[in-house]
Amino acid sequence: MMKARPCLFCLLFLVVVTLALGTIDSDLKRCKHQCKALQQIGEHQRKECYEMCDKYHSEKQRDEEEEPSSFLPYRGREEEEEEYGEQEKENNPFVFEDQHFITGIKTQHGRVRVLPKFTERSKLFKGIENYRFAILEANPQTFVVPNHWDADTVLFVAQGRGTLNLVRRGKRNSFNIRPGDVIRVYAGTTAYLINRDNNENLFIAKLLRSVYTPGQFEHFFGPGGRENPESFYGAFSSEILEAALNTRGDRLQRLFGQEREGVIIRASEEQIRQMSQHEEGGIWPFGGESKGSVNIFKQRPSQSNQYGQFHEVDESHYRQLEDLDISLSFGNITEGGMLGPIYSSRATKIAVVVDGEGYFEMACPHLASKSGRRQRQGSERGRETRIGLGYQKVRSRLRRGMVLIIPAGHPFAAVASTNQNLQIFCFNVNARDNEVVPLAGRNNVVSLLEREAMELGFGLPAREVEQIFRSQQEEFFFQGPGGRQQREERELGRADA
Ligand SMILES: [Cu+2]
Repeated sequence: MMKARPCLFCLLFLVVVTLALGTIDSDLKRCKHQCKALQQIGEHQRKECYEMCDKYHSEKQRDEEEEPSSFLPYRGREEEEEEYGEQEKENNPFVFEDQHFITGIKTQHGRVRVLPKFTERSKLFKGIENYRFAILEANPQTFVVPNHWDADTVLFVAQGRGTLNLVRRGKRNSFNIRPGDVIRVYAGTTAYLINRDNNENLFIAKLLRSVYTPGQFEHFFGPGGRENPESFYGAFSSEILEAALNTRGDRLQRLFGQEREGVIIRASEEQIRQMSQHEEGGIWPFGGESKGSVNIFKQRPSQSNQYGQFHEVDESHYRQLEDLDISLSFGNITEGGMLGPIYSSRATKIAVVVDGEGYFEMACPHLASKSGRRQRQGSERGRETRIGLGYQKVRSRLRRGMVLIIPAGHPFAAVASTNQNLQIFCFNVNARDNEVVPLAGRNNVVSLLEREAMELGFGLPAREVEQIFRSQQEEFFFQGPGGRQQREERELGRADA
């Protein structure tokens, strides 16, 4: 045993040197190869050597995945501007843009784009591993063929006018949909859809929670079609179909052997008119008195002032959300305004920029502690040292179509550009008993602390702390940095004159 010690030390050194060079993929191989090539060691040590390779490999991979960080105290405006561009180039796992989507379905009449499983992007998303996000886009006067999914789904109509049909428990429910509508679709429901508008595309955001393979879902296409899409009927042998449908094989071949033009296809004006004759909102035949859909814009805003409005839909407005523990929210930030800083106590937000431009900032302890670890390596490895390391400032521009993940407990703020409202729609996962905690403005959490706690917490006289945390008279939405600057300039101009 004594003889093995220096040898393991050499190995460790060798392993580290090997991993410090070269690319990640090749050097795991090389590392293990070197373990194999060492002749003076026993089987037990060789095993340890392999394990060391794996351990260092996974650590290095993790370090490369996550962006470097520093403890970022408050900075002046110029420094922020400098940093702005730099940060955007870095790998920020919380922001998803066009290139992060996978095209699930595409025809000349529309497409369905899906974000990959969140944990493929970063291990930080373990808590929402079972959810997937997708956007359906259908051209005017088109039909999305009947299909079902092995996932519970919540739909949000972001743009356009359509008619949705849901067949479940022996009944068909058809209703016209418009922007702001929220619809829950139970797993296994046969659904089809038309875009009944002559000019406008239909955009529907979907949050899916798989009921079979975690984080995975499949579409099953029902109607005829040999391919594109292939009907699931076609997977059965003719003897089964003949017996089940009580029909001769040649007729079935005709039914299921047709060439199709894809999942999203053109419908005639007459077909569209026939399928559009339904009430907005719809009656829900499945759950008694409750409604088939609810419109988020028809809900009285829970927050509203000249800088923005905030609408919410949860299980109290829409019973179908009860078992999913999901709520939805829509923030309309006035041009030049901002939202927050706030944090959600339990809910993790999957947010979509529906319209406008701006930016957001978020404090993330995960990214900061991961890169902090690099500096500590060798001395105080271990989880307990993570506390108190600081935060990575996650910052990104926001533009239409972008998706953000805002984990529970993470303070964040969003700022609208000075020339356009910024509209953000959110699916909130783990919504029950969620509380939105304000960090600025009226009723902010600091102003509710005892004077002694303020003194001890900030190391300043309570009066000073109180003064600052009570200076903002607005709540939730405020005048943003851009608007504030404009105002200051105006006031200065007036003073000069
Ligand atoms: Cu974090």
